[in-house]
Amino acid sequence: MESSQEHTLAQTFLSTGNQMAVLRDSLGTLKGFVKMATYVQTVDIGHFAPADEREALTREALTREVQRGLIARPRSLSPWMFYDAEGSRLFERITTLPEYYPTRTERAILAGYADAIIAAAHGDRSLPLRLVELGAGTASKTCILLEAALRVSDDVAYVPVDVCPDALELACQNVACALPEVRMQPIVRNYVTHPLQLDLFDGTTLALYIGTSIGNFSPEEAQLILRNLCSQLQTGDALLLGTDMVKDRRTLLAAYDDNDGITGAFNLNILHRLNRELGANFDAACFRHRVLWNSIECRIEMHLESTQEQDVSIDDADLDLHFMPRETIHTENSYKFTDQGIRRLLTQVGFEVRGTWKDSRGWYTLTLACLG
Ligand code: AVJ
Repeated sequence: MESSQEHTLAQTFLSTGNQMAVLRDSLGTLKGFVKMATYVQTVDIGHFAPADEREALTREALTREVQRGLIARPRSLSPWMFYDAEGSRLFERITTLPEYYPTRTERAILAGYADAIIAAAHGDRSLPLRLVELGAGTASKTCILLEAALRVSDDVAYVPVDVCPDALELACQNVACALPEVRMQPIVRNYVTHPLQLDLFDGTTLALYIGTSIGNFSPEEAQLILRNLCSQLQTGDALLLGTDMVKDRRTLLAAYDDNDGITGAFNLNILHRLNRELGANFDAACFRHRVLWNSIECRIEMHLESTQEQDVSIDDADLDLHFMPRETIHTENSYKFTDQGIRRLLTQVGFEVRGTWKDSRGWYTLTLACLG
């Protein structure tokens, strides 16, 4: 698998004529992020921990999170735990499901307004432009914005940030292949547990927090994430925020409980991940995917419900758990927004709203905010 992946990588670069990557013969021996760093055009290796160090950090974060969340009542786990290689793959499938409207709705807004968004974000066209994307995943929609950026500037850099190295690797391949003139500086990072620190940049930075990732966080956590992002930006920089809007309950519930059971598999993958990475012995067949709309908190909630009384141990975290029938683990919140809610959140942390773009049904909003 490793070698076929590298074969694909080499092919990508041969076909795009990325000489730097083609000249390297070390692709086969380097692992994980360092491997990625060999084919991006400009990369500051100092930013990136080697794969084994990164894996140790991930294990540590996973251990801490299960020790917190599975002992607490009600039990909960943080949604960043979804995104191992398998979880990222399942999420990509979710984004193509008929019931899951957010991704295609956001893509349609971007396709219609990317030039307007870039024009509003990047006043001085003589300056270089840097797009920094939190939770980039495979960056499937970002190319639309990068293309628009390349129409106004010939100096465009892209900094995708994601917790999942496998997703990030795909992001780099996608962008390198479609837009070889974009300079890439990928960062593997859990921006929830380790706030982002950006290099100073001589030009305009447009931070992208799209895909309604912010919906995973409570209003307080969302404020914290945006405050940190704000502290990394300078006057003239901007933020593009993607948010899923409140709408009828049936549409919302269907988006998180699809007919093919892909969202269920995505939810249950957390248990498989704990079996794989922390020596747990969850029997995923004894847990069910549960979705509800919490109208008071304005959020979709996903839970894993134990179908019976059962014992589970997580060896590497020294945990022995006892589940009662119907007992749940709360695995995700997906907050839905209103216009006022978006504005309040952004102004609270020091941003000023400069523009908003929506689809015709008003199901999704992209908001451009600048440092006020
Ligand atoms: C990646 C957080 C935006 O909340 O819609 C999709 C994740 N969970 N289906 C969302 C998700 C279940 C998604 N975000």
